[in-house]
Amino acid sequence: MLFVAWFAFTARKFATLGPTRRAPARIEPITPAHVHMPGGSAAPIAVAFGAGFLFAGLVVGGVGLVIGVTILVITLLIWFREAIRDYAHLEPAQSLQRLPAVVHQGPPPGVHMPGPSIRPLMGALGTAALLGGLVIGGWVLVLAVVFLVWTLIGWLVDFSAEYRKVEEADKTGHLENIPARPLPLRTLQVFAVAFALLALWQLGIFPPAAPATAGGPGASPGATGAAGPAGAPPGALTVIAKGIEYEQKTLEVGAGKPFTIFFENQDGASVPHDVDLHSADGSQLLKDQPTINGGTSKAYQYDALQPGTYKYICSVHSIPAMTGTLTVK
Ligand SMILES: [Cu+2]
Repeated sequence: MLFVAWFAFTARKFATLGPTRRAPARIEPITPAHVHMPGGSAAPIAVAFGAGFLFAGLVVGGVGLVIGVTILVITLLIWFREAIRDYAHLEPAQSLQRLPAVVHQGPPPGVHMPGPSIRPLMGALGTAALLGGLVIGGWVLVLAVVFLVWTLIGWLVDFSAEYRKVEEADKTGHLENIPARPLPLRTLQVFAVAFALLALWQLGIFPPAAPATAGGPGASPGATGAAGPAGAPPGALTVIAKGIEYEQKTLEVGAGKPFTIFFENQDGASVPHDVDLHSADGSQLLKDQPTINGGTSKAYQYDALQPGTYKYICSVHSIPAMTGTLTVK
């Protein structure tokens, strides 16, 4: 809804920007000789929409995700085609003979050329981090959102500064660039290290976990041959989560009687999981279980079910790797 509201606001601003022109018609600016100036392009906006659909698809899942990816791929192809056309236009045969090209120090007089900006790169990094954060969850997601919000606010601040320069130029007839901003290299390094450490910590890779109790030196001699891990109540099904994934993705249980799933979370202490029971299409939550932290286990109780198929999903990571099918016979 925020996305739609922001887009509507922006579209309105565009529509009502500046004085309404009745006549004479807008003067088409003339590009100075030897200056290449690509025309306005809808491709960046189309790609932003594509990315929006991709995120919506990640939330909705299933067909929604396919649609999101398709829209993003199509919009990227459109952008690519436009860029190739622009390139082909820039590269007529005779220009090849004039190489090496003359490199100008700064734009020719009368040409406004905004300075380079790190924001687009940071936006791409932030989006990648956000996608990673959506998969890993927890603090990684929080950090990614903070990074992306920081980037976008900085970008907006730059835009407003540039816009004010344009307004000034309307009066002075001379368009100045905003002062060059120093690269926030130190902050980027801090974010990168924090992101990597948090991700490793949340995935349970770092610091290395203490030797697992099951199968370790202290395990009872009979444990190797037993169906379930130590501590599982008799008759219980077993589900183990490791590396943000259920090791058991199919379970079978008899109809009409309550059952127990002994759940062992073998991820790092900071990675919670659970085993919630859903209807087959995932639309209905039938049993909500409390999450348990990594390194612990719990016997989850479920009520008797009608014959059919059901889904069990981790409420923290509702991804295919943490989704299983329960068949009730
Ligand atoms: Cu999980």
